[in-house]
Amino acid sequence: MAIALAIAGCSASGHPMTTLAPKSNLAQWIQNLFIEVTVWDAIILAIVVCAFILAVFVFSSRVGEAAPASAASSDLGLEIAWTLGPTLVLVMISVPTIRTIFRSQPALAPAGALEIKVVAHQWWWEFQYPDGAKTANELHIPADRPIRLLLESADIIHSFWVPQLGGKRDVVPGQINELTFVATVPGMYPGQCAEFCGLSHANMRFRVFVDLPDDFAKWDRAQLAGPAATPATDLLASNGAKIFANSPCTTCHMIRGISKGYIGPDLTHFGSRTTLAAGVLKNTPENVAKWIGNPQETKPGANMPALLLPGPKMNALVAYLEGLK
Ligand code: HEC
Ligand SMILES: [Cu+2]
Repeated sequence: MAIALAIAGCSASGHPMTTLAPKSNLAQWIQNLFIEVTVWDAIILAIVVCAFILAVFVFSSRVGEAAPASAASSDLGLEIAWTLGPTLVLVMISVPTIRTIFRSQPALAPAGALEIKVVAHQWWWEFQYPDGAKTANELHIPADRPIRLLLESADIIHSFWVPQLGGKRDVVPGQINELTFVATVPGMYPGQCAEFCGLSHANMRFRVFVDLPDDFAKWDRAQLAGPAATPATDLLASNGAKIFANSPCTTCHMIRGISKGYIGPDLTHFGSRTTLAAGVLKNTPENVAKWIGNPQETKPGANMPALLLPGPKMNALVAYLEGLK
């Protein structure tokens, strides 16, 4: 029963944080290594169990039997066998392991790689594209193209982990770590900070959208530099734009053409994201209002102060933010 439950917990389909459903070359190499080592382990386990059963049931002395003669105190053949055996086993396991470690090191950037800067913050993720596009907590990448992530931290140690796209990589202040891979299957893959980084560590999630190349190009064009959308006809949203421009929000948030803050996520295209606060809330008007009114309630420790606005003003501000597609 316990084993059945444990195995059910590993089912590859259905669990988004599974490491057993690789969707990139890197994740596939790790999976192959895992299977290879498991097969060798299983063979060794079978040999050991057989030897054990033979020793217990076949070669043990029976009641009334004389004790078996002990082996010669030094038997060169045996000594060599039990030195070479384990050595061979270690070689069998270390060769593919070391090969995979070297393969996963991005020392040489593959030709045509898309370089994206990833900045980890307590407790959210920033993604900066070479063409100037910038987003938070939702990384879009094209399928079938090498991706090179340059991982930086704005504060303390974090770890970038998307189970279906590859292994964890630490994000360390004062240094740039890299992760390269080619995502092979379009889809949405959840990620999570994998290094304890304080109060809302568990709330430091993100999403990776692997898009078909055309969809990615479209997304990228829409996110590109240039002033943010201005609410043209929507009265509520244009009121919201004024409220934002005259609020303390501008000290921490960038909305291109409006404000230059950089402590919090760039909100220029906030309305195009599916979630907010690092994957913790779905991006709906109710949730945005809830977040602004009390970020700490959703995310203990969040580095954003609450701003209590009277209802109509809050509605206007939310309408403006949601209109920033
Ligand atoms: C002291 C700096 C600061 C101020 C002032 C501030 N914020 Fe934030 N804001 C942040 C930080 C930091 C985050 C990221 C929190 C997290 O996810 O852990 C954030 C997150 C957000 C998000 C979610 C963004 C996303 O993509 O996940 C929205 C929306 C937002 N703030 C709106 C506002 C509005 C509107 C105001 C003004 C009423 C405001 N903020 C004031 C720092 C600030
Ligand atoms: Cu973290």
